[in-house]
Amino acid sequence: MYDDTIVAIATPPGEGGLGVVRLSGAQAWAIASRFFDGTLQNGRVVHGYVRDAEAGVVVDEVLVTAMAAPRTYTREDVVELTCHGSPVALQRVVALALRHGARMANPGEFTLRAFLNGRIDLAQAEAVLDVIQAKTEAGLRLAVGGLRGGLSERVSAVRTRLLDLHAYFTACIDFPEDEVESQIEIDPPAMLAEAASGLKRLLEHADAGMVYRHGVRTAIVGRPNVGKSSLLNRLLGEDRAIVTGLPGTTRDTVEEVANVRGIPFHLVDTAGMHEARDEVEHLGIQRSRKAVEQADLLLLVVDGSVPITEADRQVLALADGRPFLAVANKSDLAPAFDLDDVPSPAVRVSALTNEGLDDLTQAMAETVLGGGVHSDDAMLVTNPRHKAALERALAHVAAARHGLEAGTPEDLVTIDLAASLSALGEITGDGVTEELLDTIFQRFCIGK
Ligand SMILES: Nc1nc2c(ncn2[C@@H]2O[C@H](COP(=O)(O)OP(=O)(O)OP(=O)(O)O)[C@@H](O)[C@H]2O)c(=O)[nH]1
Ligand SMILES: [Mg+2]
Repeated sequence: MYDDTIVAIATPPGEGGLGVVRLSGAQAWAIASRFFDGTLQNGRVVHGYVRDAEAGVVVDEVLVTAMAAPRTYTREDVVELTCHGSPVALQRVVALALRHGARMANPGEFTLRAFLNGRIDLAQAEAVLDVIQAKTEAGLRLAVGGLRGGLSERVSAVRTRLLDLHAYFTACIDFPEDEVESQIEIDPPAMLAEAASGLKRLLEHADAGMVYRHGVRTAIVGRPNVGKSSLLNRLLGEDRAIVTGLPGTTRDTVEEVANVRGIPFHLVDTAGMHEARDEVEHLGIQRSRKAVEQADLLLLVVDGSVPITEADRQVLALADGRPFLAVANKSDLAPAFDLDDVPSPAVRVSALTNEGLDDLTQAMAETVLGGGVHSDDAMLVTNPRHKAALERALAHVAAARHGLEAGTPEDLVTIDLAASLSALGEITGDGVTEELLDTIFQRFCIGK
């Protein structure tokens, strides 16, 4: 498919114990041999030196692993040079590879080649990125499931069924006079019902899967001094934001990711909502409002030890139909109101003593997962693009079912089947457009 050889640094930027330069392509071995003084052997690690002959210097002492196609990451010839983790040395090794005929890899191009050369399907290629970017162990487990082909397997099962049906209908259209014989038992209504339930099962857990994969943007809002920053620090397990007894301590938003029950919550601590006294506060409160707008979940914090004020009411009204949790803080002090007096769901906590923190994290997880049990093998969809494609596929399957029931001609039902198949193809990568591949792989880093 490709006739050029690509090169990139595969390890993160900066200094490290080791750094890896990777080459892939038909010329990978030949190019590496031009500046590495050892003899490459398939599947062996060889010790030697990288030499810049033109400059007459030794660049680094390295270990080189050469792997022959097709049993490699990309299914092409691959060479990995494990150098010292010096950005300067790594750059020079890349420069040598470029000088000797390699081309700089585009973001995600190694994985793109693995896909285009048929080693993995598109959903697995995207799972590579999920693995790299996983924020919690739960997220990592789901991503590795995707890498192993969990989603691909289920989607392919549905696809096969629809393909069989599509072939059968097409044959019926082409040979209307004949009795169409099929190798497999064809029961169109049953096959469509099965396809629909397969897709529904995947979609049922998609939102939970995406929560684990992408996290939840959570704004912590309330009037000054109710303990928003204290709560942020508690959820993070570290003193990230400044806490004082003075109202108006937090003047800018403070953002940090907290691992709460395996879910990455992108917490945004905000400036207390009140009448601004100066320009800085005014801007800070504007940012608070923006954080509220952008949040998937709102933690509406009130001080549980004093009666609810008008300012609290305004804060509690911010949810306006969106997912929220009312948090009555300072439960170490005598309560000044009943929890029933604030909108539900509500929890009582003390950011000072940690009391009720378990209830809070439990409620946060429940609110974003929407109840229900989501096992790892059920949460196969973690990507909004996949979810959208499955929804489209399901809609066309439903249309095909209605069509069959209503006695619609077969050629029209086939149109829905084809549309459904193409939506599923966007997940597995069967018949995807170059444009879609570009948008997907642009999100990768170079070297992956
Ligand atoms: N007793 C008690 N005091 C608390 C609790 N949580 C916070 N405080 C105190 O309340 C005061 C304000 O806490 P912050 O966390 O700075 O409050 P904030 O909502 O971030 O305030 P602003 O940034 O000014 O909007 C500090 O003196 C905290 O020590 C709690 O659970 N119990
Ligand atoms: Mg604060």
